[in-house]
Amino acid sequence: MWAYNGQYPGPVLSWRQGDTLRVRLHNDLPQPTTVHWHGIRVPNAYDGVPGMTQDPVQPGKQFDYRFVVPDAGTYWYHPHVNTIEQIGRGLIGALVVHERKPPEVDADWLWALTDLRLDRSGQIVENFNDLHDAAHAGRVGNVVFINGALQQDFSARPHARIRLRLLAATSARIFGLRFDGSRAWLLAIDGHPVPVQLLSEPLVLGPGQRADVIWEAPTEGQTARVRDVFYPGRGYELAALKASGAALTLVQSPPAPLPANPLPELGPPTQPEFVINLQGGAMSREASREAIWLINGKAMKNEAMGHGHQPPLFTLKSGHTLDLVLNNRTVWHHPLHFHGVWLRQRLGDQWGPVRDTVLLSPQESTRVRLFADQPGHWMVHCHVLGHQANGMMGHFVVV
Ligand SMILES: [Cu+2]
Repeated sequence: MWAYNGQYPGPVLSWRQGDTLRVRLHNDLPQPTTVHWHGIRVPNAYDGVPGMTQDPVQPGKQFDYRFVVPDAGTYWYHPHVNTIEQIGRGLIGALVVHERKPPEVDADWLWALTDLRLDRSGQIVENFNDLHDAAHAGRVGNVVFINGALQQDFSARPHARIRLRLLAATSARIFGLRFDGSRAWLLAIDGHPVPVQLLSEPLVLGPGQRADVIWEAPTEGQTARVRDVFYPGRGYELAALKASGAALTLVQSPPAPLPANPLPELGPPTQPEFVINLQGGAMSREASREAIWLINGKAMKNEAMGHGHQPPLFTLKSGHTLDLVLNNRTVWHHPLHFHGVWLRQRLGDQWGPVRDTVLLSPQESTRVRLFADQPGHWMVHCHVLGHQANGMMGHFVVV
Protein backbone atom coordinates (compact mmCIF):
# COMPACT_ATOMS: atom_id res chain seq x y z
CA MET A 1 0.00 0.00 0.00
CA TRP A 2 0.87 3.64 -0.23
CA ALA A 3 -0.14 5.61 2.84
CA TYR A 4 0.03 9.03 4.46
CA ASN A 5 2.39 8.80 7.45
CA GLY A 6 2.21 5.02 7.18
CA GLN A 7 -1.51 4.90 8.02
CA TYR A 8 -4.53 3.73 6.06
CA PRO A 9 -6.49 5.91 5.97
CA GLY A 10 -4.10 8.77 6.65
CA PRO A 11 -4.29 10.62 9.96
CA VAL A 12 -7.49 12.58 10.61
CA LEU A 13 -6.33 16.18 10.32
CA SER A 14 -8.31 18.59 12.44
CA TRP A 15 -8.41 22.33 12.88
CA ARG A 16 -10.80 24.87 14.31
CA GLN A 17 -12.75 27.09 11.95
CA GLY A 18 -10.64 30.13 11.03
CA ASP A 19 -7.33 28.41 11.87
CA THR A 20 -4.44 28.37 9.42
CA LEU A 21 -3.74 24.92 8.04
CA ARG A 22 -0.04 24.19 7.73
CA VAL A 23 0.95 20.90 6.14
CA ARG A 24 4.30 19.95 4.68
CA LEU A 25 3.98 17.25 2.04
CA HIS A 26 7.15 15.21 1.80
CA ASN A 27 7.04 12.84 -1.15
CA ASP A 28 8.54 9.43 -0.42
CA LEU A 29 6.57 7.78 -3.24
CA PRO A 30 8.29 6.47 -6.38
CA GLN A 31 6.30 8.98 -8.50
CA PRO A 32 5.20 12.65 -8.32
CA THR A 33 2.22 13.61 -6.19
CA THR A 34 0.27 16.58 -4.78
CA VAL A 35 -2.43 17.04 -2.16
CA HIS A 36 -5.92 18.25 -3.01
CA TRP A 37 -8.06 19.51 -0.11
CA HIS A 38 -11.43 18.23 -1.23
CA GLY A 39 -14.30 20.61 -0.46
CA ILE A 40 -12.23 23.18 1.43
CA ARG A 41 -12.35 26.71 0.07
CA VAL A 42 -8.66 27.21 -0.71
CA PRO A 43 -6.70 29.86 -2.58
CA ASN A 44 -6.00 28.53 -6.06
CA ALA A 45 -2.25 28.12 -5.41
CA TYR A 46 -2.94 25.41 -2.80
CA ASP A 47 -5.56 23.42 -4.70
CA GLY A 48 -3.07 20.67 -5.53
CA VAL A 49 -3.70 20.31 -9.26
CA PRO A 50 -0.43 19.52 -11.06
CA GLY A 51 0.41 21.70 -14.03
CA MET A 52 -2.52 23.96 -13.24
CA THR A 53 -2.08 25.28 -9.69
CA GLN A 54 1.36 23.90 -8.79
CA ASP A 55 4.17 21.77 -10.14
CA PRO A 56 3.90 18.09 -9.24
CA VAL A 57 6.02 17.32 -6.19
CA GLN A 58 8.78 14.99 -7.37
CA PRO A 59 10.03 12.00 -5.34
CA GLY A 60 12.22 13.23 -2.51
CA LYS A 61 10.87 16.78 -2.73
CA GLN A 62 8.45 18.68 -0.54
CA PHE A 63 5.71 21.30 -0.74
CA ASP A 64 4.17 23.47 1.96
CA TYR A 65 0.42 23.98 2.03
CA ARG A 66 -0.73 26.91 4.10
CA PHE A 67 -4.16 28.54 4.11
CA VAL A 68 -7.02 29.52 6.39
CA VAL A 69 -9.87 27.01 6.76
CA PRO A 70 -12.95 29.26 6.55
CA ASP A 71 -15.73 26.69 6.93
CA ALA A 72 -16.47 24.11 9.61
CA GLY A 73 -17.33 20.59 8.47
CA THR A 74 -16.12 17.23 7.25
CA TYR A 75 -13.67 17.27 4.33
CA TRP A 76 -10.84 15.11 3.04
CA TYR A 77 -7.48 15.11 1.33
CA HIS A 78 -6.02 12.99 -1.44
CA PRO A 79 -3.50 13.17 -4.31
CA HIS A 80 -4.35 14.72 -7.69
CA VAL A 81 -1.60 13.03 -9.70
CA ASN A 82 -2.22 9.57 -11.14
CA THR A 83 -5.16 9.58 -8.77
CA ILE A 84 -6.54 6.22 -9.87
CA GLU A 85 -3.40 4.47 -8.66
CA GLN A 86 -2.54 6.72 -5.71
CA ILE A 87 -6.01 6.52 -4.14
CA GLY A 88 -6.27 2.90 -5.29
CA ARG A 89 -3.19 2.11 -3.18
CA GLY A 90 -4.53 3.86 -0.11
CA LEU A 91 -3.66 7.57 -0.17
CA ILE A 92 -6.70 9.19 1.44
CA GLY A 93 -7.38 10.94 4.71
CA ALA A 94 -10.15 12.87 6.43
CA LEU A 95 -9.99 16.50 7.44
CA VAL A 96 -12.29 17.87 10.11
CA VAL A 97 -12.79 21.57 10.72
CA HIS A 98 -14.48 21.99 14.10
CA GLU A 99 -17.07 24.69 14.70
CA ARG A 100 -15.84 27.54 16.89
CA LYS A 101 -18.45 26.37 19.39
CA PRO A 102 -19.10 22.69 18.56
CA PRO A 103 -22.58 21.34 19.29
CA GLU A 104 -22.86 19.08 22.34
CA VAL A 105 -22.95 15.40 21.45
CA ASP A 106 -22.15 12.23 23.38
CA ALA A 107 -19.52 11.18 20.84
CA ASP A 108 -17.95 12.47 17.62
CA TRP A 109 -16.99 9.64 15.26
CA LEU A 110 -15.54 9.74 11.78
CA TRP A 111 -15.91 6.86 9.36
CA ALA A 112 -13.71 6.99 6.29
CA LEU A 113 -15.42 4.49 3.99
CA THR A 114 -13.02 2.99 1.49
CA ASP A 115 -12.67 -0.13 -0.57
CA LEU A 116 -9.76 -1.98 -2.10
CA ARG A 117 -9.57 -4.53 -4.84
CA LEU A 118 -7.74 -7.50 -3.34
CA ASP A 119 -6.75 -10.84 -4.82
CA ARG A 120 -7.02 -14.16 -2.99
CA SER A 121 -3.72 -13.65 -1.21
CA GLY A 122 -4.84 -10.26 0.07
CA GLN A 123 -2.68 -8.23 -2.29
CA ILE A 124 -3.91 -5.17 -4.14
CA VAL A 125 -4.78 -6.06 -7.74
CA GLU A 126 -2.58 -3.69 -9.72
CA ASN A 127 -4.74 -3.24 -12.81
CA PHE A 128 -5.45 0.41 -11.99
CA ASN A 129 -5.75 1.40 -15.63
CA ASP A 130 -7.99 -1.48 -16.67
CA LEU A 131 -10.02 -0.16 -19.60
CA HIS A 132 -12.98 -2.45 -18.97
CA ASP A 133 -13.39 -1.00 -15.46
CA ALA A 134 -12.87 2.50 -16.78
CA ALA A 135 -15.54 2.15 -19.47
CA HIS A 136 -18.10 0.82 -16.99
CA ALA A 137 -18.71 1.66 -13.31
CA GLY A 138 -15.02 2.17 -12.50
CA ARG A 139 -12.74 0.31 -10.12
CA VAL A 140 -15.19 -0.93 -7.51
CA GLY A 141 -13.27 -2.72 -4.78
CA ASN A 142 -14.22 -6.09 -3.40
CA VAL A 143 -13.52 -5.35 0.27
CA VAL A 144 -15.09 -2.41 2.13
CA PHE A 145 -13.43 -0.79 5.13
CA ILE A 146 -14.41 1.59 7.92
CA ASN A 147 -11.28 3.51 8.92
CA GLY A 148 -9.16 0.79 7.36
CA ALA A 149 -10.81 -2.08 9.29
CA LEU A 150 -13.29 -4.71 8.15
CA GLN A 151 -16.96 -4.73 9.21
CA GLN A 152 -17.08 -4.16 12.90
CA ASP A 153 -19.27 -3.71 15.94
CA PHE A 154 -19.44 -0.40 17.73
CA SER A 155 -20.89 0.30 21.13
CA ALA A 156 -22.30 3.30 22.93
CA ARG A 157 -24.40 3.97 26.01
CA PRO A 158 -28.15 3.52 25.42
CA HIS A 159 -29.74 6.61 23.77
CA ALA A 160 -26.35 8.28 23.23
CA ARG A 161 -26.32 10.77 20.38
CA ILE A 162 -23.31 10.27 18.16
CA ARG A 163 -22.17 12.74 15.56
CA LEU A 164 -21.18 10.43 12.76
CA ARG A 165 -19.05 11.97 10.03
CA LEU A 166 -19.28 9.85 6.90
CA LEU A 167 -16.73 10.13 4.12
CA ALA A 168 -17.02 8.15 0.89
CA ALA A 169 -13.37 7.94 -0.17
CA THR A 170 -13.71 5.15 -2.72
CA SER A 171 -12.40 5.07 -6.28
CA ALA A 172 -15.83 4.22 -7.69
CA ARG A 173 -18.15 2.54 -5.17
CA ILE A 174 -21.36 4.40 -4.28
CA PHE A 175 -23.01 3.87 -0.89
CA GLY A 176 -26.71 3.87 0.02
CA LEU A 177 -26.70 3.74 3.82
CA ARG A 178 -29.83 2.62 5.62
CA PHE A 179 -30.01 3.14 9.38
CA ASP A 180 -32.00 0.31 10.98
CA GLY A 181 -33.00 -0.12 14.59
CA SER A 182 -32.58 3.45 15.81
CA ARG A 183 -33.06 7.02 14.67
CA ALA A 184 -30.60 8.99 12.56
CA TRP A 185 -30.83 12.60 11.42
CA LEU A 186 -28.98 14.29 8.58
CA LEU A 187 -27.05 17.39 9.77
CA ALA A 188 -24.69 18.34 6.96
CA ILE A 189 -23.78 17.43 3.40
CA ASP A 190 -20.30 17.92 1.91
CA GLY A 191 -19.35 19.79 5.09
CA HIS A 192 -22.17 22.32 5.06
CA PRO A 193 -25.19 22.33 7.42
CA VAL A 194 -28.64 21.38 6.10
CA PRO A 195 -32.03 21.65 7.83
CA VAL A 196 -32.13 18.73 10.29
CA GLN A 197 -34.00 15.84 8.79
CA LEU A 198 -34.87 12.35 10.08
CA LEU A 199 -33.40 9.82 7.67
CA SER A 200 -36.08 7.54 6.31
CA GLU A 201 -34.55 6.74 2.92
CA PRO A 202 -31.02 5.38 2.34
CA LEU A 203 -28.38 8.12 2.52
CA VAL A 204 -26.62 8.05 -0.87
CA LEU A 205 -22.93 9.00 -0.95
CA GLY A 206 -20.96 8.89 -4.18
CA PRO A 207 -17.14 8.96 -4.29
CA GLY A 208 -15.91 12.19 -2.71
CA GLN A 209 -19.16 13.05 -0.91
CA ARG A 210 -19.61 13.44 2.86
CA ALA A 211 -22.49 13.62 5.32
CA ASP A 212 -22.73 14.41 9.01
CA VAL A 213 -25.41 12.47 10.82
CA ILE A 214 -26.63 12.26 14.40
CA TRP A 215 -26.98 8.56 15.11
CA GLU A 216 -28.91 7.62 18.23
CA ALA A 217 -27.89 4.51 20.12
CA PRO A 218 -30.81 2.14 20.78
CA THR A 219 -32.16 1.11 24.17
CA GLU A 220 -30.21 -1.21 26.47
CA GLY A 221 -29.40 -4.59 24.94
CA GLN A 222 -30.59 -3.60 21.44
CA THR A 223 -28.46 -3.29 18.33
CA ALA A 224 -28.80 -0.70 15.57
CA ARG A 225 -27.34 -1.44 12.14
CA VAL A 226 -26.13 0.39 9.08
CA ARG A 227 -26.72 -1.50 5.85
CA ASP A 228 -25.39 -0.47 2.45
CA VAL A 229 -28.20 -1.13 -0.02
CA PHE A 230 -27.06 0.95 -2.99
CA TYR A 231 -26.49 -1.83 -5.53
CA PRO A 232 -29.70 -3.85 -5.98
CA GLY A 233 -29.36 -7.42 -4.73
CA ARG A 234 -25.90 -6.75 -3.25
CA GLY A 235 -26.79 -5.27 0.13
CA TYR A 236 -24.57 -5.99 3.14
CA GLU A 237 -24.24 -4.94 6.74
CA LEU A 238 -21.63 -2.21 7.10
CA ALA A 239 -21.69 -1.80 10.88
CA ALA A 240 -23.60 -2.57 14.05
CA LEU A 241 -24.06 -0.37 17.12
CA LYS A 242 -24.73 -2.14 20.39
CA ALA A 243 -26.14 -0.23 23.35
CA SER A 244 -24.38 -1.06 26.59
CA GLY A 245 -23.59 0.60 29.90
CA ALA A 246 -25.61 3.08 31.92
CA ALA A 247 -28.48 4.50 29.90
CA LEU A 248 -28.61 8.18 29.03
CA THR A 249 -31.91 10.05 29.07
CA LEU A 250 -33.81 9.53 25.85
CA VAL A 251 -34.22 12.90 24.14
CA GLN A 252 -37.35 13.01 21.99
CA SER A 253 -36.67 16.21 20.08
CA PRO A 254 -34.47 16.23 16.95
CA PRO A 255 -30.93 17.60 17.30
CA ALA A 256 -30.30 21.31 16.83
CA PRO A 257 -29.03 22.44 13.40
CA LEU A 258 -25.35 23.27 12.97
CA PRO A 259 -24.35 26.92 12.65
CA ALA A 260 -24.17 28.06 9.03
CA ASN A 261 -20.78 28.57 7.38
CA PRO A 262 -19.89 32.09 6.21
CA LEU A 263 -20.80 31.57 2.56
CA PRO A 264 -22.46 34.38 0.64
CA GLU A 265 -26.01 33.45 -0.36
CA LEU A 266 -26.44 32.68 -4.04
CA GLY A 267 -27.87 35.62 -5.92
CA PRO A 268 -29.51 35.36 -9.34
CA PRO A 269 -27.12 34.36 -12.14
CA THR A 270 -25.30 37.23 -13.78
CA GLN A 271 -24.32 35.55 -17.01
CA PRO A 272 -26.00 33.12 -19.42
CA GLU A 273 -26.32 29.51 -18.32
CA PHE A 274 -23.78 26.99 -19.56
CA VAL A 275 -24.49 23.41 -20.59
CA ILE A 276 -22.22 20.51 -19.62
CA ASN A 277 -22.84 17.23 -21.43
CA LEU A 278 -21.25 14.09 -20.01
CA GLN A 279 -20.68 11.56 -22.75
CA GLY A 280 -19.06 8.23 -23.50
CA GLY A 281 -18.66 4.91 -21.75
CA ALA A 282 -18.88 1.33 -22.95
CA MET A 283 -20.77 0.98 -26.21
CA SER A 284 -21.42 4.68 -26.62
CA ARG A 285 -20.81 6.08 -30.10
CA GLU A 286 -18.72 8.99 -28.80
CA ALA A 287 -16.24 6.77 -26.98
CA SER A 288 -12.93 5.62 -28.44
CA ARG A 289 -10.02 3.73 -26.91
CA GLU A 290 -8.11 7.01 -26.52
CA ALA A 291 -11.06 8.87 -25.06
CA ILE A 292 -13.60 6.71 -23.30
CA TRP A 293 -15.28 9.63 -21.53
CA LEU A 294 -15.89 13.17 -22.69
CA ILE A 295 -17.24 16.49 -21.52
CA ASN A 296 -18.87 18.48 -24.32
CA GLY A 297 -17.16 16.31 -26.92
CA LYS A 298 -13.64 16.72 -25.51
CA ALA A 299 -11.56 14.36 -23.43
CA MET A 300 -9.02 15.70 -20.95
CA LYS A 301 -6.87 12.90 -19.60
CA ASN A 302 -4.18 14.80 -17.81
CA GLU A 303 -4.72 17.70 -15.44
CA ALA A 304 -1.69 19.46 -16.90
CA MET A 305 -3.37 19.54 -20.32
CA GLY A 306 -5.89 22.08 -19.13
CA HIS A 307 -3.63 25.01 -18.52
CA GLY A 308 -2.89 26.70 -21.79
CA HIS A 309 -3.45 23.60 -23.89
CA GLN A 310 -7.18 23.23 -23.83
CA PRO A 311 -9.65 26.10 -23.66
CA PRO A 312 -11.64 26.37 -20.44
CA LEU A 313 -15.22 25.09 -20.47
CA PHE A 314 -16.46 28.43 -19.17
CA THR A 315 -15.30 31.59 -17.46
CA LEU A 316 -16.91 33.11 -14.40
CA LYS A 317 -16.32 36.41 -12.64
CA SER A 318 -15.31 36.32 -8.99
CA GLY A 319 -18.27 37.21 -6.80
CA HIS A 320 -20.70 36.12 -9.48
CA THR A 321 -23.20 33.33 -9.91
CA LEU A 322 -23.65 30.98 -12.85
CA ASP A 323 -26.25 28.33 -13.66
CA LEU A 324 -25.04 25.11 -15.22
CA VAL A 325 -27.24 22.53 -16.89
CA LEU A 326 -25.68 19.11 -16.34
CA ASN A 327 -26.77 16.43 -18.79
CA ASN A 328 -25.63 12.88 -18.11
CA ARG A 329 -25.82 11.42 -21.60
CA THR A 330 -24.43 8.10 -20.40
CA VAL A 331 -25.86 5.02 -18.74
CA TRP A 332 -23.49 5.27 -15.74
CA HIS A 333 -23.38 7.23 -12.49
CA HIS A 334 -21.03 10.20 -12.32
CA PRO A 335 -20.17 12.10 -9.12
CA LEU A 336 -19.13 15.39 -10.69
CA HIS A 337 -16.74 17.34 -8.46
CA PHE A 338 -16.11 21.07 -8.79
CA HIS A 339 -12.98 22.67 -7.36
CA GLY A 340 -12.91 26.23 -6.05
CA VAL A 341 -16.63 27.03 -6.10
CA TRP A 342 -19.69 26.08 -4.13
CA LEU A 343 -22.98 25.14 -5.61
CA ARG A 344 -26.55 24.16 -4.97
CA GLN A 345 -28.49 21.65 -7.04
CA ARG A 346 -32.03 22.41 -8.18
CA LEU A 347 -34.31 19.94 -6.41
CA GLY A 348 -37.96 20.27 -7.40
CA ASP A 349 -38.84 23.96 -7.12
CA GLN A 350 -36.05 24.96 -4.77
CA TRP A 351 -32.27 25.01 -4.43
CA GLY A 352 -30.82 22.11 -2.46
CA PRO A 353 -27.98 22.09 0.06
CA VAL A 354 -24.52 23.52 -0.61
CA ARG A 355 -22.22 20.87 -1.99
CA ASP A 356 -19.05 20.30 -3.98
CA THR A 357 -19.85 16.97 -5.64
CA VAL A 358 -23.11 16.25 -7.50
CA LEU A 359 -24.01 12.62 -8.12
CA LEU A 360 -25.71 12.22 -11.48
CA SER A 361 -27.76 9.11 -12.14
CA PRO A 362 -27.71 7.47 -15.58
CA GLN A 363 -29.35 9.76 -18.17
CA GLU A 364 -30.17 12.34 -15.50
CA SER A 365 -30.31 16.03 -16.27
CA THR A 366 -30.13 18.58 -13.51
CA ARG A 367 -29.36 22.22 -12.88
CA VAL A 368 -26.79 23.62 -10.45
CA ARG A 369 -26.10 27.19 -9.44
CA LEU A 370 -22.52 27.93 -8.55
CA PHE A 371 -20.77 30.80 -6.88
CA ALA A 372 -17.09 31.65 -7.26
CA ASP A 373 -14.95 33.93 -5.16
CA GLN A 374 -11.36 32.76 -5.69
CA PRO A 375 -9.72 33.60 -9.02
CA GLY A 376 -7.79 30.94 -10.87
CA HIS A 377 -7.99 27.85 -13.04
CA TRP A 378 -10.14 25.18 -11.40
CA MET A 379 -10.92 21.57 -12.23
CA VAL A 380 -14.27 19.95 -12.78
CA HIS A 381 -14.15 16.16 -13.07
CA CYS A 382 -15.89 12.92 -12.39
CA HIS A 383 -14.78 11.40 -9.07
CA VAL A 384 -15.04 7.87 -10.43
CA LEU A 385 -11.30 7.86 -10.88
CA GLY A 386 -11.22 5.60 -13.93
CA HIS A 387 -13.66 7.97 -15.65
CA GLN A 388 -11.51 10.95 -14.69
CA ALA A 389 -8.32 9.27 -15.95
CA ASN A 390 -9.99 8.46 -19.26
CA GLY A 391 -11.29 11.85 -20.19
CA MET A 392 -14.11 13.02 -17.92
CA MET A 393 -12.28 16.09 -16.77
CA GLY A 394 -12.20 19.73 -17.72
CA HIS A 395 -11.43 23.10 -16.26
CA PHE A 396 -12.96 26.52 -15.88
CA VAL A 397 -11.59 29.92 -15.06
CA VAL A 398 -12.58 32.41 -12.39
CA VAL A 399 -11.40 35.94 -13.20
CU1 LIG B 1 -17.97 9.22 -14.12
